[in-house]
Amino acid sequence: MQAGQRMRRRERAQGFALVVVLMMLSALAVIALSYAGAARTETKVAANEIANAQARALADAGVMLAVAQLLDGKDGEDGEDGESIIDGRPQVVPFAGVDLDIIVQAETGKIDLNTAPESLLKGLFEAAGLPSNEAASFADRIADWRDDNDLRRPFGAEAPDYGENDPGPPAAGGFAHVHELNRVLGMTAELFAKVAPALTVHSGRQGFNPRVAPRSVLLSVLGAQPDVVDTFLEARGQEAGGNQQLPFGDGDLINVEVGPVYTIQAQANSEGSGRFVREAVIWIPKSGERPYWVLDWRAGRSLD
Ligand SMILES: [Ca+2]
Repeated sequence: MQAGQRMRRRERAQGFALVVVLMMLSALAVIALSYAGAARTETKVAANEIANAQARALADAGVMLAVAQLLDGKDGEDGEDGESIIDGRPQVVPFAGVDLDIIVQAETGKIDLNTAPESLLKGLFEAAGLPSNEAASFADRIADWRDDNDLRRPFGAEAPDYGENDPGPPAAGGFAHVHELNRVLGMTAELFAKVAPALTVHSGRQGFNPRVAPRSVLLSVLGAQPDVVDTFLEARGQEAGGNQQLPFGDGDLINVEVGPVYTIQAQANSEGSGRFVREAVIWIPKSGERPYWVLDWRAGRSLD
């Protein structure tokens, strides 16, 4: 009788111990699993960071490759830009086991915000899809932004027209950067994205060089029709370096200079999901102690 009670008591104690051990085991399993999960996430994050860093380094290398080619061309016998493609055509350059997408655009092919005639600026906004009166308004506001006076053009805007958060046109006049256009009255991000690729502050010319001008610039010229522009571009692509005359507009808008400032975009996709676009503005002076200067260096928009 006593022996039987002792045995049952021992069995209960053993059963209780088993439950405690099982609970501890499952608690340990939960802890182990959560550690494994955290480690997996961290591994994934680290892998992404490595892939992004690789893409960034590759894109930066792409810009430097393009700079090296521009510098090579500078020493060419006729002073031309050698074999560099500088009219904004996309190029695929194999480098370090990946294909880099590189675009080089001579700034003299673009419309200078500080020096372009208002008719050309109006044409740019019309080509971007704005009705004539709104396009004229933006041309006036840009002209008011860059001039040194307080006189408002018919559709323009001077300091009093801007809100409290933005003082309006700079006292010294002129755009320091294309992105400053975002501060001009009425500008939207969507419209800016459309016109910005055609604009520069580094040309300093009234007009542009049609040999290297992007399509959006050519379409901005008064009387330019899309089909005529496309035919012109096709001929230009086949006749590299040829002296192309514009089949529309007047000759006052034409200049023949190419340098010395270029926008370079380089996009790299590394293994994994890494992707980076570097956009740089490079000045290559004709002489001086430094072969080139980096005027701008930023993360760019996707080239796809
Ligand atoms: Ca003014």
